Amino acid sequence: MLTTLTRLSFVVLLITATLALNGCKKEEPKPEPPKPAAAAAVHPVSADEADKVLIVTGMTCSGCEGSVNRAIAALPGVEGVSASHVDKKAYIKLAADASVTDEQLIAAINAVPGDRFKASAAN
Ligand SMILES: [Cu+2]
Repeated sequence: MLTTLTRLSFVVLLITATLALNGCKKEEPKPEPPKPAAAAAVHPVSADEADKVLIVTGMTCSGCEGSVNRAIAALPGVEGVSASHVDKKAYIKLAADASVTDEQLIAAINAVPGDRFKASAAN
């Protein structure tokens, strides 16, 4: 039979483990003022709308998605981007005259500080 103390320890352990798994606090973006040009112009992109789909490993939460979205949105010709840590993909919509290459899109994601993400072409 479990003592109250043992049960309490178990609950604490469970909470700690849950926090550790869902952690990623340090990756949560600081509420920085959005970059007017990029943030205003770039909108979410569904899988169907995407001109480019990149495979992106290393994302574990919406904070990671934000980091990837910002890296892609900063590139010229990007009209929209939605990174998904669930799909492990980034859906990207490009302007008709966009000259940005797959290599540049991939490099931008791989260049996010902390060496957190690895991108590759999916289509
Ligand atoms: Cu994250």
